[in-house]
Amino acid sequence: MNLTEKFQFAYEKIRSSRRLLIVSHVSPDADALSSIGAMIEVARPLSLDISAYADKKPVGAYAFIPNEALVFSELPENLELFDTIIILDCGSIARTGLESGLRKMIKDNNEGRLIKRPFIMEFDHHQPQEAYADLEIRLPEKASTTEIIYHFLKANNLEITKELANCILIGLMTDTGHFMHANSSKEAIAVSSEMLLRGASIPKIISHTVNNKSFGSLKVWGRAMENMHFNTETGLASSGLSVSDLEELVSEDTDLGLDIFGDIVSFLSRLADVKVALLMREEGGRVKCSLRANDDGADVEAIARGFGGGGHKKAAGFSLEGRLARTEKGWKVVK
Ligand SMILES: [Mn+2]
Repeated sequence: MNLTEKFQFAYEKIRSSRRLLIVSHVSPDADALSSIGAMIEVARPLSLDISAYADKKPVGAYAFIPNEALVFSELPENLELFDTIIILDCGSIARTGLESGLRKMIKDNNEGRLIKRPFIMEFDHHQPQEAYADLEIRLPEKASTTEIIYHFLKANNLEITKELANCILIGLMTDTGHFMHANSSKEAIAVSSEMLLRGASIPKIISHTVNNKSFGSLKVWGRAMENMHFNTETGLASSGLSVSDLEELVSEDTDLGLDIFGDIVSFLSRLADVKVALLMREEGGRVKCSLRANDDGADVEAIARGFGGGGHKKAAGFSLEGRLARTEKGWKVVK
């Protein structure tokens, strides 16, 4: 099957379903939720019974995304009763929040204990990890999962309504760092431009995703800048935030926004001469590390994978057990 045929097969499977489950990753971001929002738009005219699930959905922050209110964080029961499960933007089966349920269902079916199970399809733009879906559409060269959904709509001659246009543009804008990351390909910009013609609005999206930083969060930005080290030989900019930094600066009513640590490390990666930026922060006995690359030769996904993490070539993360210690050259994780 070529890609167009795969997209047509996917739509055929959706159309012939009665019960549909749409899933995206734990702690969904804007691309994850707008991908779900778009697939709900696609399925709605088909009068199916639609459920949408993403574990640990942030409360309120993404309410501007079409159909966001229809996404629940309660674990769906009886997975085997769905006809089709669509998994979006997940990177790996572990990120679905349904790993044990899905694995058990597939195993029971393979070993004859379960006669029928849902057809599982996956649309994703992360690097391959493990093939588990019955139909996997994995396109790591796409800037967002919504860009993949755009091609799904085209392959099936589906009308791109204003709602769908907004979903697609939200995913594209947020996953490209508002067109500032290296994944802002000419295809991503061309699709974005078509979405504007179809009624999507850049200023409206910006007002919810960029122009929404709180005053309190700037204190954390300030500390991250203060703690920064820059290695002029390697081009690595790194910074660390300890638990005591965060306790000092963040109170219960500080609004840190959705992805302050991602925003900080992206900012560091865009400074002159920086090739790779690394932000480390202590949380719950571990050090969470976020990486961003600003150099064509750098592959931070490979670095993150070496530490048991994952992500994309230009944006990735991992976590280590221990705490941060300051050294003369920068930072170290110690047990
Ligand atoms: Mn994505």
